[in-house]
Amino acid sequence: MAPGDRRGLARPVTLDLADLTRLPRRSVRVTLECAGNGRARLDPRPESQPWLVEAVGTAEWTGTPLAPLLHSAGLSDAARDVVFTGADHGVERGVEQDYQRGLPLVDALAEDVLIAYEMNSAPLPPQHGYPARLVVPGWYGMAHVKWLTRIDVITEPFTGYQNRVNYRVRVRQGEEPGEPVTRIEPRALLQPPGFPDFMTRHRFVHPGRVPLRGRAWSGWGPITGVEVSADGGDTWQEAQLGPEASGRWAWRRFSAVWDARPGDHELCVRARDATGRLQPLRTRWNVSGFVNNEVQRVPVTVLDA
Ligand SMILES: Nc1nc2c(c(=O)[nH]1)N[C@H]1C(S)=C(S)[C@@H](COP(=O)(O)O)O[C@H]1N2
Ligand SMILES: [Mo]
Repeated sequence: MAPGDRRGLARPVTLDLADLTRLPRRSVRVTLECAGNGRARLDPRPESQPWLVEAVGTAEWTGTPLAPLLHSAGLSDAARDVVFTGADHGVERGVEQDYQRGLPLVDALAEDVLIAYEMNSAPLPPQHGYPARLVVPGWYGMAHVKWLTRIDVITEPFTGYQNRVNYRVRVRQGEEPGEPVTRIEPRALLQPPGFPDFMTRHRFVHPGRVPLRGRAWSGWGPITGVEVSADGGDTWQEAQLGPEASGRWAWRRFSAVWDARPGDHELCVRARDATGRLQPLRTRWNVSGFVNNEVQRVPVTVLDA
């Protein structure tokens, strides 16, 4: 940690993977989405991973809850941020660093935050963080630090690269400091109906009653509704939500039936959550292309009967 940080833990501990597995065990199904998901839809396109809408997935994570571990290590009243360090060391935009993220203490103490060592009932695969990673349900991917080597509790706000420089929404070049990227904004994605053209991926369906299905999620509050549109967002129809069986932090199914008439159509889908957040038809561009949750658009040609 940076010199001058007073320690936020009175009794630091060292744990290996075997020690972690002997601590209380908990499993949580969590949808993890990269903050850059949707970036490639922005114009001009920010220079970074060119995600369309594929940088998201759901898994069941098993590990030990972080909060009791911090308390047993003697969490101090002066604690402010918890800093997680990964084993990966590199250079990002000219700055040599370990991958490190700070998380405000109140968020780190949330009940479902885990140090996870299993994914879908198997040991974490190397690419997903073996031997252990942080899982912060509801937060964008950057918070879920992989290949954990240490956890520090500090008494000032963390000012490392991934919090202060990266993962900021800046609507103008050079704007400081920008808004921090935190929780996942609501999003719904459709399984494109029908079948594709091999080269363009344009979709075709036969006329009639076409089932529309997909998944919706938000890191702010439970999904309260999903709407679908077949005319590019001019008119909307309410979809049916599936059971919430898989828990608060996992995406939820939705379905609707579309009365498809011959011709060209643009399918759209948008989710809203219990905090009143609703997906925008058009997002506001930002320098790094974070948090683009504008509605998905799927052009479809309905064939003649
Ligand atoms: N140590 C470390 N952890 C990390 C990262 C990283 O570069 N290093 N990338 C983060 C980002 S930006 C995302 S989106 C998620 C991706 O998690 P996944 O590989 O399990 O899908 O890991 C996060 N954890
Ligand atoms: Mo990411």
